Amino acid sequence: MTTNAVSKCPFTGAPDLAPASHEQQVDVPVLLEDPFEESNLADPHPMHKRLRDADADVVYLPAYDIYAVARYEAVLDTLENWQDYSSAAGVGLSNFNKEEPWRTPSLLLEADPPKHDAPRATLEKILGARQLRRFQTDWTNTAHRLVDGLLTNAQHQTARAIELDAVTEISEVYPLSVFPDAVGLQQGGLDNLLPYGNFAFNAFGPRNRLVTDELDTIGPVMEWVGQQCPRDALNPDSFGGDIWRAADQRNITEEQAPLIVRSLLTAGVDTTVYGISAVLYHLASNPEQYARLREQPQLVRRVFEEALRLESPVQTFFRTTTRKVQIGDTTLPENQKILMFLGAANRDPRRWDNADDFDLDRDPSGHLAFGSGAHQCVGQHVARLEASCVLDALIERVEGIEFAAPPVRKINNTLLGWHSLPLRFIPA
Ligand code: OVM
Repeated sequence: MTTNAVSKCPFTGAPDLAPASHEQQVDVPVLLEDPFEESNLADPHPMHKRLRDADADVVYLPAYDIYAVARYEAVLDTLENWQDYSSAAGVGLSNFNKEEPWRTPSLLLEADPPKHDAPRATLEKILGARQLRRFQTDWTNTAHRLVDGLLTNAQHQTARAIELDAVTEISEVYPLSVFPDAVGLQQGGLDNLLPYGNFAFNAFGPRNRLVTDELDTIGPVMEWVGQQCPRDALNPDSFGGDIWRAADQRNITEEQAPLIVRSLLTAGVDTTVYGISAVLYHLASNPEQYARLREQPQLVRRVFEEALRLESPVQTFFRTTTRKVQIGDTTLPENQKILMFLGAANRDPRRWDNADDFDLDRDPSGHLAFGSGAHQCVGQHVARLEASCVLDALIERVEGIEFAAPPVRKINNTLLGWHSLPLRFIPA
């Protein structure tokens, strides 16, 4: 770090707050931000701007002795360079080279090629767009039943509209009514899924209140998840059954199969809940765009991508350097954690015109809400199918959406989303 970098940027720290754990760097802005502080988790966008507008592509955050990237190009480069930026030491703050992981590491998320390759290839096929076609009719019908049920529920009726909390009545209901069944789970204990995902995503962050408050209750939840992963717990005609058949065919081992099932249970529920909330939030916030969507239902898929770009339900992941790496003028040491701000990249004005606007005229493809490169979300087609089924049903039966009361943020160390979305639906 030069005094130059410090004096140029009003947010950089004093030189004595520079990295303590290793050799001093040249020209790295030091930012005294705590990305996991609750006000930043609730409203990360002002901090994201400060991170992007620091004087370099990479910054140093002494709060956690980590580096961070927030500009689109820098986040993309980091995501796509698995050789220099490893996932095997964990994609949270905790460095598995130094600290014991809270659970057996994921074979997908927390592994690099070549170990990553067979599990990835197996799941990519099982969750591929063409394998999912078999769910289209059933998931469409389920979405219509959900929306029809809400519109005819007397408890929700006001004069000419329906009032409901879209988080607890749509976003959390729909994924749980289609995904566990597709994975092959039995009915009992499904209420463990959201707490498990919520904990797993909190566990990527520091051991703050969000993590420690759950330690008392997470044991039985973890135990239940473990019990769902063996072959005999799963309906054979399901993603889980497909995973076990891949073990029969020796594409993966029998030791790997249950952990790959666990990945579906960890990554497949909360993410889609938050994704559906994101699109409902942005549609309620932009009534003219909702009206346009009703006229042009072919925009449903774009609407979801644009909402993912703006909200980025998975806000952050870490990587760990495998060697000394150079980013611009900055040399990162080996075995250093680097935090990637996906949500900041997705609103980077260097990449997006009117980056903060929800705009159905833009092409949101290239957003990093699903990541990029070797680890890009393997469940993205599932997420898109769920969201499009919900939106298709909604636009058919609901003429207008507005807020009935202010939405309330949910705080998580990794996920950005909503605790409640009080909406008013005007029936069509
Ligand atoms: C996993 C996994 C994958 C993606 C996200 C995630 C908790 C977990 O393989 O367990 O978040």
